[in-house]
Amino acid sequence: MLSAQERDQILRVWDLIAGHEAPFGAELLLRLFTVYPSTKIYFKHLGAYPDEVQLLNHGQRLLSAVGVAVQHMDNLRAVLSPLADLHARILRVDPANFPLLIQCFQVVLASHLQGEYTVEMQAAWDKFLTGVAVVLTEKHR
Ligand code: HNI
Repeated sequence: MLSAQERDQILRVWDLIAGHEAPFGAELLLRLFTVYPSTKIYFKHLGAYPDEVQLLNHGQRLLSAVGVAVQHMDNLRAVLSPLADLHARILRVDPANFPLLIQCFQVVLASHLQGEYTVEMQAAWDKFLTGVAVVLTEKHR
């Protein structure tokens, strides 16, 4: 459950990202694949070294989904249900990968927003993204 202050921090950060989904998402994926190469096994179709266009494409889709989650943060389970089926039942992404993505997400935010990104924002985003990850992984068997 997010407090009113946490919601506010999440929305304030999203206001700074909105409109830049593709480059933020691409950087997130590049960091994920570089720091945790094992995550690339789910993206074999992109080849050993995904190019900029592929990163921007998938980055845009990923961050846009995060944007939808931000707009429906009280209703994550309903709004993310199709993505939960995709990740847990079709792609069968091991839930252990989600904290790795969240960590890279935090690095992207901190490196771009710098002084604007406060500890309260970081804590709120950690809680929010963990909530998204719980929903995307809870159907995993
Ligand atoms: Ni994820 C596809 C969102 C975490 C591997 N993923 C998507 C799509 C969205 C998305 C949106 C595109 C769906 C579609 O085309 O209908 N993924 C998210 C979000 C998170 C997340 C919001 C976490 C916050 N995905 C992960 C993780 C992995 C992952 C941790 C594995 C390491 N996702 C995939 C793969 C695909 C995918 C693989 C399919 C890619 C493709 O090219 O079709």
